[in-house]
Amino acid sequence: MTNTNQKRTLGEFIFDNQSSFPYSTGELSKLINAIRLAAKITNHEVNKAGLVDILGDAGITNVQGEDQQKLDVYANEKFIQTLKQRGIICGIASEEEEDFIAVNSSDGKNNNKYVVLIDPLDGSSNIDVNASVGTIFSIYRRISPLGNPVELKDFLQPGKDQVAAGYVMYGTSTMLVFTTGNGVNGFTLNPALGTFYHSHPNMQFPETGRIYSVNEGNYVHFSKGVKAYIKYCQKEEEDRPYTSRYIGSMVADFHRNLIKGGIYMYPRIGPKQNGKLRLTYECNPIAFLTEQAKGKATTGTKRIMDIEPTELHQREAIFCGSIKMVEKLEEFILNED
Ligand code: P6P
Repeated sequence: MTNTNQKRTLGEFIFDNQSSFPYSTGELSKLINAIRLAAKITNHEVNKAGLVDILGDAGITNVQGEDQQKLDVYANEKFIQTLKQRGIICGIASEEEEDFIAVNSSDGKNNNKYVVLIDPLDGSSNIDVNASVGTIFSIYRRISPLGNPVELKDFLQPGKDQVAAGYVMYGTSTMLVFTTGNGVNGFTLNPALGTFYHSHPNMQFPETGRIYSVNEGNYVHFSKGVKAYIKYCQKEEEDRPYTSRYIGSMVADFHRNLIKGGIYMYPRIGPKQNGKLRLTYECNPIAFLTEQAKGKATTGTKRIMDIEPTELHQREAIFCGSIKMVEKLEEFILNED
């Protein structure tokens, strides 16, 4: 077990890499420090959820019409609160908020440059069964003029324009994994010290893998190409059948596949729906991390990060992970009769 004292802390990493962040002058530090603080606060509550009456529904539903678990509400409030206080963002969008939240700078001049989009507690249906859950975040520079109020178009930029993205995973240990466009790095929280250590430098997807992650309960609704790929994964061949692993929490499934190799799939479910996951604060940040980790993230026919969003909460199909596995999936979709 490596002595955590030999590892750089998150603070040291940010300091050492500030110059590589294209929009420097300490803004990266403030952005990531806000995420770090909110992650620690949320982690504290998630870790004791079993003990304190914070489980179960808050008796309200979110904009998605889903029962809002109390921890969803808590995490949403904490991330919004800590992000607002740093004086560098002009707006926040969240899965738990119908519209974006404008953050006016203290001088009232709206000169703050960044917008943040978050899924404050993805996979929250796993909370009361003690499975891993996660926070996902995506950061852009505003495109509306400095000094003016933030606008919806600031939040509807294509994923390729993200300046940073990442997730916090509240699992057997708490990890912060993020990119600012220079690779992917993972930090593990030492709860005794409240310090994140650089435990996973330069994280990269293995080129291929043997794990496929999909809710096979939806099999009947998948397209012919997706069905054919799942049968390919299950076929008795020299390198198969693959292993099926699906936690029901994208951050947890993604993180395992990033380390071991694999593909995560949330396809369209029938001709009407675009899949379940939200493009702006789930698919895009995960796609940015995927590509920075030398993997591939697609709708099956299009690069996720090329999509021009039209709505804050729009859904999109997503297939992401080891590049060879995603390319094989795309082959089945391309050739479906
Ligand atoms: P299903 C959690 O609600 C989530 O958004 C992802 O984290 C997860 O991978 C997926 O939905 C699970 O959805 O329909 O398989 O239960």
